[in-house]
Amino acid sequence: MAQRSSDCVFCGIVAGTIPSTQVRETDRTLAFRDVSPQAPVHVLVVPKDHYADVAEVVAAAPHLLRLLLEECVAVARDEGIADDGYRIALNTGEQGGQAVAHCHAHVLGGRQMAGQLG
Ligand code: DGP
Repeated sequence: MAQRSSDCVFCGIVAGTIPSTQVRETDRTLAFRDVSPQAPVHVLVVPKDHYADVAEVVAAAPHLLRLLLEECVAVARDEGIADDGYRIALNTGEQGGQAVAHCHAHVLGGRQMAGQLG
């Protein structure tokens, strides 16, 4: 199992040493509001264990990907955007726009998202 990384900001949020606005928590995942929201609803869902990106999760703990996506769907429901629609994004690697090397899913909604994939 991946260990928390002391120099990872999302590991710090999971550990509670870095403040965040949390919206959901399970034993394996944490959901919190993005510090720089790109939409009226912008929540990040992360595995509590440290995996650098979604590829690492798929390779090491594929069942965790299902839990992560289930939490994304639950966030959308709780935030009231499920009916109107929303975007789940898993930026991966430098050209994928991933700035934080701890696997995270963006849940974005509350405005029209179509045509804005980059
Ligand atoms: P990405 O580019 O896919 O790696 O997205 C990283 C996101 O993480 C970005 O939208 C901003 C957010 N973020 C970075 N640092 C923090 C932080 O300390 N707290 C919170 N809540 N979000 C952060």
